[in-house]
Amino acid sequence: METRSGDFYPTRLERPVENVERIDPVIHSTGKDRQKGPLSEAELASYERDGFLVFNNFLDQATVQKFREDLRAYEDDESILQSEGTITEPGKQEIRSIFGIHELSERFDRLTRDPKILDMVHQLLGSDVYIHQSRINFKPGFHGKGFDWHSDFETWHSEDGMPRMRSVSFSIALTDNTPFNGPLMLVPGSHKTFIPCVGRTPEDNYQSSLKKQELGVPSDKDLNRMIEQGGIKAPTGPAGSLIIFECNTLHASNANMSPWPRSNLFFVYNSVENQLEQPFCGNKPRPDFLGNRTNTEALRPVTETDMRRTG
Ligand code: 6CS
Ligand code: FE
Repeated sequence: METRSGDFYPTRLERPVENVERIDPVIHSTGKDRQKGPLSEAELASYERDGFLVFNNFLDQATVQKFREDLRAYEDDESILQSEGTITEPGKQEIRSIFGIHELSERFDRLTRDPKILDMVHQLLGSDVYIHQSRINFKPGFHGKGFDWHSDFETWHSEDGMPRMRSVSFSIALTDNTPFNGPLMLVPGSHKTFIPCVGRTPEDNYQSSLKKQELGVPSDKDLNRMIEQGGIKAPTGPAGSLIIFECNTLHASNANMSPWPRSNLFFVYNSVENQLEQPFCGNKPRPDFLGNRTNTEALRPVTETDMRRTG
C-alpha cells in the first residue's frame, strides 16, 4: 500500500493500521557478491533470520582505549558540549549522545572506513555505501536514561526520507556491556515486519525525541506480538564488542542503574542507491548530523598508509 508515491512504509498516521510485511531483502548482495566478504554463509543466514549479529572482541583493548581517551577530551571540550549534535540527558547536564562523531575525529572517521567493516557492509547492502548518521551514546552510570522500543528505519523513513530498508547500524562497545548497565535489547526477527506508528510528527521533533522518544514507539499490543514471536536478546560483552543490526530491527535499552557507563559507538551505513528523499512525514528535512544529505559519495576503505599516518 503506497500513500505518497514511493512510500511503501506509511507511518505517523492518524489511526492504527495493519502491520506491513517487509518488501526489501534483508541481505541485498546476491550470487558471488554475497560470498565476497568476511561474513560466512552461516553468519549471513543468522543475520537474515534475526536481524542482527554479535561479535565479542571485535576491537582490541588498546584500540578501544584510544577511543575512550578521545571521548574524555570531548567531555571537556566546550565547543562540542555546546554543539547542536550534543544531546544531554533529560533535565540533566550529563551527555546522552554526541552525533556526527565520525566528522569530529580522524580516528572515528578511519574506523568507519576500516576494510574489515566496509567489506561486511558491502556484503549486507550489496552496493557502495556512505554514513547516514554516527553517534556515541554515553549512558553514564546512575544517570544514563534508556531508549524506548523502536525501529530506527521508522524514524529515518518518516523524518529523514529514507525510502527503503537498505541500511545497517554497527554498534561498538567502548565500555563493557553488562546485564546491569543498560545493554542494547533486540527482538529477533522483528526486522521482517514494519509497524506503522500513530501520531503526527511536529516540526523539529528531534529536539525532544533524541532525549526521550514519544513518536515511532510501537503500541504495547504490537510490541507484545513481536516479542511473543521472537523474544528479547540483550547481548553483553567486553569493550570492543560489535553488534550489527538491521535498520528495521526493534531495539531498546534500559536506564543504567549501575555505577559503570555503557558507552557505545554507532555508525549507520546507507546504500548509495537509497539516498534520502523528502521526509515521508511531510516535514522539512532534519539537520545533516541526523540524516546526512551532503556527504553521500561512496566510502573508500582506509589504506595501510592512512592507518600508519595517524596511529
Ligand atoms: O532519531 C534518530 O535518528 C535516532 N533515534 C533513535 C532512538 N535511534 C536512532 C537514532 O539515533
Ligand atoms: Fe535506535
